[in-house]
This record gives sequence, C-alpha cells and structure tokens, in this order.
Amino acid sequence: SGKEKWPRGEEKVWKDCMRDVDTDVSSITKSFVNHVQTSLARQPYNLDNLGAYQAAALSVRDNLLVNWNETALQYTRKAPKRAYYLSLEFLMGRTLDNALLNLGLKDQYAEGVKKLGFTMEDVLDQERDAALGNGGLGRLAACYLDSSASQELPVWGYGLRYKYGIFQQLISPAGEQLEAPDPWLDNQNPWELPRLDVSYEVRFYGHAERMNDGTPRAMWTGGQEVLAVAYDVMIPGCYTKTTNNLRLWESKPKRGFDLNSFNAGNYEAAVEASNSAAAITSVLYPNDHTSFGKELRLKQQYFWTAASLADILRRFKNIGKSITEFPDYVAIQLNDTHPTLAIPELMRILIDEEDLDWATAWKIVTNTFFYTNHTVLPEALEKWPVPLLEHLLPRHLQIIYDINLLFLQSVEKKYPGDRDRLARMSLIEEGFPKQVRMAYLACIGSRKVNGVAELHSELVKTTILKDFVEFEGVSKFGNVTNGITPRRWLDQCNPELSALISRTLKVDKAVWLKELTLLEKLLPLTEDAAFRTEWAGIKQRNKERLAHHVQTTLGLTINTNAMFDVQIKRLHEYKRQTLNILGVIHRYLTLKNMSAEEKKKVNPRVVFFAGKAAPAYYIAKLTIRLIVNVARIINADPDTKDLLSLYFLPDYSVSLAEVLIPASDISQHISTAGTEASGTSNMKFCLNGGLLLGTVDGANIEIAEEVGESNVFFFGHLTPAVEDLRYQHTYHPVPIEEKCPALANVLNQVSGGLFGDAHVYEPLLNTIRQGDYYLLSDDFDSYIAALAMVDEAYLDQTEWVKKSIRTTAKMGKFSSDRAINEYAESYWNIEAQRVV
Ligand code: F58
Repeated sequence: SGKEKWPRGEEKVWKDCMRDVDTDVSSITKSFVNHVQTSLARQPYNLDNLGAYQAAALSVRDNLLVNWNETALQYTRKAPKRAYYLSLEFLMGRTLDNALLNLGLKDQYAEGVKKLGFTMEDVLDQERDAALGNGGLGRLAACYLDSSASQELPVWGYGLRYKYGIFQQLISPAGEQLEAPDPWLDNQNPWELPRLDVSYEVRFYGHAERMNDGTPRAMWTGGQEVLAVAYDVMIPGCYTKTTNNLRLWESKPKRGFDLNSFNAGNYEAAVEASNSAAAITSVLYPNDHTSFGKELRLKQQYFWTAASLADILRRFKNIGKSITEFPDYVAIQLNDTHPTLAIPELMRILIDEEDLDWATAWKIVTNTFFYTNHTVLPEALEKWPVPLLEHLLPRHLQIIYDINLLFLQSVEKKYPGDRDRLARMSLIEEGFPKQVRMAYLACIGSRKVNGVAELHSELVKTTILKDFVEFEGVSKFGNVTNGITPRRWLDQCNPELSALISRTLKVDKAVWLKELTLLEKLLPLTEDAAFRTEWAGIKQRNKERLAHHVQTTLGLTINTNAMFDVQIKRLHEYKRQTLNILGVIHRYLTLKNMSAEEKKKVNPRVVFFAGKAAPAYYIAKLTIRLIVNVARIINADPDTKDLLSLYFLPDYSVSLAEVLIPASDISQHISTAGTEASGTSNMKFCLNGGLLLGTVDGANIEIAEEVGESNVFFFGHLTPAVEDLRYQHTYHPVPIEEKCPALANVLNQVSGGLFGDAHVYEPLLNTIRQGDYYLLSDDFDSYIAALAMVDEAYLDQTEWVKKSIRTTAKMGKFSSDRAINEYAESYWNIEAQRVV
C-alpha cells in the first residue's frame, strides 16, 4: 500500500538495498563463497561436499527469505481469510532440490556449483531427509503445503519440531528390524528459522474450578507451565513468489517458574520438571495405525494445539475484528483426530478468557474446524482414557463433558428414548476406564468431515460415523480424494521424463506442472514408435539408476533386464506384504519345478520391498524377517536366480522413494478391500509410468477409472464381501488345504524350514491359518492369477509401453493442486493471493 513509514534513517538507502536477490551465475557463486567465508567460517581450500551443500543451502535460503517476507507482508496488509493445516506429521524429505526447482534456479546453481569444483548431484546428496512423519498421512501434509504455495493460497502448516524423526531402520543379518534414533538436526538445519521471539506458555495438570456465577466459565490454575517456541520453515511455491510458512513448535522449560513451583530447595524435582518440558517434542511416535494411550503423546497433542491456537488468535486479533467474525478469517483443518483437542481448547479460550456464552462460542468453533479422517480401521481410532485427561487437562475434560451433555440432549430430542443410540453416539465410551472417542468429538466440532478417496468417504459415512450422518445430515460429510505434488513426484524424481514431456507437448514445465491434466496430450503418442522407444529408454535408465544406488549403498548387483516389481510402504497386516512374499515363494517353487525349456519362456523379475514396522508390531517385524530370509535363499539359488530375485531395501524414506518409484514397471497396492483409505504412492508410480497391481480399494479404484481398467491389474474380493468372508472364517472355517491348496503348499514349505528357522515364522503363519482376518486365503488364487497376467502383458513390450504412456497421461486428477483447490473452495472458502 506504500503507507508504511520507514522506521528510521533514509528511505532511499533502505529501498536501494532491498532488491530481490540476484540470480545470475556470478551472483550465485559470489553468494555461495560469501556463505563459506562468513556463515560457515570455513576455508575454501578444504571445503568438502557437506560444506558445499551448506553454503548452497544458505544461499538458496536467502532467496526464499525475501519471498517469504513479502508473502507475509502481503497477507498482513490484505488480511484475507487464511487456512491452517494442523498436522502432527510433515514428512518433507529433502529441501534443496525442491527449492531450486520451485525458484526456477536449478540450472544456474548447477553451473555455479560446477565452477566451484562440485557436482550438484554430490551436493544434493549431502542433505538429510526431514522425516517428521510415519507414512502417507505425513507425506500428504507435505504435498499439500507444496500445492498451497504453488496455488498462491494463504495456508500455513502447524506441527512439532521433533528432535528425532522417524527411527532409522537397520536390518540384522538374521532379518530382524533394529531401530536407531534419527538425529536429523545434528548438522544444523539451514531450512528453519528459529523465532525465539515467538513463544507461548502452555499449561498442564493443575485444577479447574467452575465459577458458578451463572456463566459457563472456570478457572484453570496450578500445574506445570511449558514454553512453546516457534521454528519457521519456508515453503516455496512453484514459479511464484508466494512462499508460505510451516511453523513447528519446540518445547522448552519455563525457567524461574519451575523452581518456585516446587518446595524450596527441591532442586532435583525442579530439574526433572525442566527435563520433562524438553521431552515433549523430543520424538515422533513411530506407530502407524494404532493408538496407544501414552501420556507423552497426549501432552504432544495438547502442547501443539494450544500453541498453534494461541498464535492463530494473536494474528486474528491484529486485524481488529470482533471475535464472532473469527470463522470469516480463519479455517482450521484437522489432519486426522490428533489435533482434536483444539476443539475444547478454543471453547476454553472463548469462554474462560473471552467471556462468551456457550452457544456463541460453540457456533464459532463449529464454523472454524474441518476434520479429515484417514482410516476406518478400528484399532486406529483414537480414544483417550478419562482419568488421564482429567489429570493432564482437567478443564478440557469438563468442557468435553459439557459438549457431550448438550449433544446427547439434542440426540435424545430427535430420537426420544433410544438409549442404545445415545450410548453409541456418546463422546464417552463406557468401560474401565471410560474413554473419550476423539473421532466423534472431531466430527461434532467441525463444519465438514471428509474422507480421502471416494470409497473411503462412503465407508466413513456407512460405518464409523453412520449415526452422525443420520443425525446431522449427509451434507456435512464429503470426499476429497488425495493428491501428490508433481513437482517432487515427477519433475524432481524423474527429470528425464519431465524433459521428454515438455519437449513433446511443446509446453514449458512451468505450465504443465501446475496444470497436470495437460498430460492427456500425451495420449496420441502411444501410437508413435519413436516416442515409445524414448519412453522405454527412460524407464530403463531409471532402473539402472536404482541398480547403481543399490550397488553403491548395499553392494548388491541387480539384473536390470528384469521386470521391476515394487511394494514400498509401512509394514502392516492390512497392507498384506505377507501376501506378496508368499506369492514370491509360490513363483520360486513353480520355477523350481520347470524344465529348462519352460524356463526359457519366463521373463525375469526382480522384487523390491521397503518399509518400516512399528517397533512393537511383532507380526509386521516377522514379515520383514521372512522377506529377508526368503531373499537369502532365492538370490543364491543357481536354478532360479536369473529369473527371480528379491531385495528388502532397509530404511525406507522419501529420498529412497524418489529413486525407487521411477524405476518400477509394476507396483503392488494389495490391501484387503476396504482397509486402505486411499494410498498415495499408487499415484506416484502411475504418474511415472509404472503400472499398478492392486485390489479394488482406496484410490486404486479412481486411478482405474481414469486410466481405464484394461491398464491396471485388479484382483481379489470386493469390499462388500469382506464382512461375510470374515464371518465364514469364524463360524464355518474351511482348512486352507481345502480352500486354497497352492497357499497351503507355500505355508508348508515355510513351516518345513525351507527358509530356515521354521518355528520363528509360526506366529505369522498362524495369523493366516487361524482367523485370517485380512483374507489372504480368500485372495491368494486370484492374486497369483493377476501376477500371471502381468507376466503375460509384459511379454508384449509394445503394448506394455502403450499402457505405461496412457497411465501417465491420465494422472492429471491426482495432482495435489486439484485436491488443495477442492479444500480451498468447498471447505475453507479462501482465495489465492498474488504476491508481486
Ligand atoms: C494413511 N494413514 C492411510 N496414518 O493409511 C492411507 O491410505 C492414506 O493415503 C494416507 O493416510 C493419506 O490420507 C496414515 O498414514 C498414519 O500414519 C497415522 C500416524 C499416527 C497414528 C495413526 C496412524
């Protein structure tokens, strides 16, 4: 607006200095060397790759900071409605390459770095992944930040700055998973900006006393106070100035207070309190799809939501509007139930601090929050024991009880005398102890609830939240199918393919990367033989790149003339890595029985697995152990090793995914129907021209709708059959020998010790023999048949490459730009802000 007064000094001097950072190669080398000399205090003559990475990162960061400041200024001036994405996980991976791409400075930096004696590849390779997440949910949050900035939307993320991210996975020679800490901050993190000036006090424990003055107010006092300190991470948009913010909170003891709060002279207790404050943000919980009632986890959730809400409120208050207008300026997306305490926390602030009446406060709350559900698996639905909440957050428990009372009164009014319904819908589950059902609280406290793929959103409505759909009306419940950012998951991880696309479409990547449906223009090229050859050549070189990576990191030699078959995701029974490894054993046994003549017709296959198991998930760890030991036997068998080999790549990460995904011919997404909410790696493989072998589940279904069913390999029972099959398993069990002889044979070989340590695998095999909750025995035959169809299809390379091109061409829908725009338009009601 130009109305600002320059605080001091000569305006012209300020303005002359406040140029954008220069981005020609000589300015880049100058800035690089400057950072070597000053920020890093190092001598140029002995600068190593790590130092070069740090200098490059600091230099790129200067560019980001200028844009980031201008974006913040723009948002402050215009005060548009903003959205906040609250996620306990942000699985960001590496930043430098992404920042260079989004700034459009890749080539300049590569040249600059080369002039100084380094290669960009080596420099990029120095960066550690920021792995502040478990899997899909955390990576989705990262893709959504990239898309928000790229779409110029005023969206900030809020999360925790864990000192240790997801554990590092080591695999012992026996195939056991071992966990080591991930000290990702050890070499300093150039991408974060400590904001020691931005901090809030967060209270735990203490007492809550109702005022009983005719208002709903209460006083919450005593207990422990902890400081939340902000660290800001810049999130650059692609080819735009817009650079948003991801604010991560670190916990710190509130000095001076702890000492007073304990009996005078009780020094040890005071120190312990400081330690317990710092412990809150020390480690990411490595559990995937289980909710453990751990006090520290609950502390993390409250610490983060309280600090984020305080920060959001402070920013809102700066624009000078009435508190009742809060939902006109703020939308808050709850990424799963982890931030659900934000609902009672905002109620607490509005009632106890802003002195609003209950109805006014509840109206503000229910117009502010939006809740995304990521799973319908019962064991993943968060519940917190009432005694724990009462101890840690006494005021919040009161508020939850009040919300529940009023809610159940309204249910009773609509369904008089329906006691079963009241018990089903209560926020409090009866039992010993009683528990608070967080998904129900998130649902009734939000304006909209959504699932993450069509099928999943239907399941949310018909299973876990059925009663709520009936009560509140179906229009509150929606779907936003997940998406992935094509910047990281095509341009960055597959630069050759990206270049081919730009060349062929004669469209700059600055355009098609932000309008991904343009890929459809590739469709006619399926008929162009020269194009197909180029396409196939790129896949081949990506396979060689992966083989090279495995050779240098693990010392293993991989046959790059084979079909690459990949399953990479968290280890979980519902994802059925076990089905895959049993399928591999079946293939091995089949090969062993073949004549030399028959073998000549077989196309070689290399099977890759990667993924982490939750440290306490015994069955998942056994699956890893089985995979590693099957690999040991199969890869050493001279009869078959040219036709079948198998690798478990340790320590799966975003960066490893970036090498694996472009190299895959076929990838497996084989969850029991109805269990995988969406999946997002399925989209990444297909975008890179890998075909999909999967069940009729999650986003697989929508992918098939886009690319055509003839271009995916589907197998297995459908969701509606699952319940009945499980019933049959329990009440009319049929021995596996009878039901599925092929599977029985495979299980017997494992039990018989073909892969060593027979007894070790019994608990894993018994999950199939007894109960078989995930229906491996029901789907095994059709799985094997689907694998055979993949083999068959791969023999016709021309047709296969056509399928591959078609698949990429039809992936436009799955850009996270589309998904984030759906949230922005249909839910948050926010608009793009151009930063000039
Ligand atoms: C995943 N959930 C879904 N949860 O499983 C996957 O289908 C979906 O594509 C993805 O979300 C994005 O919507 C998931 O990753 C977790 O990792 C949680 C971590 C914290 C504890 C509960 C599970």
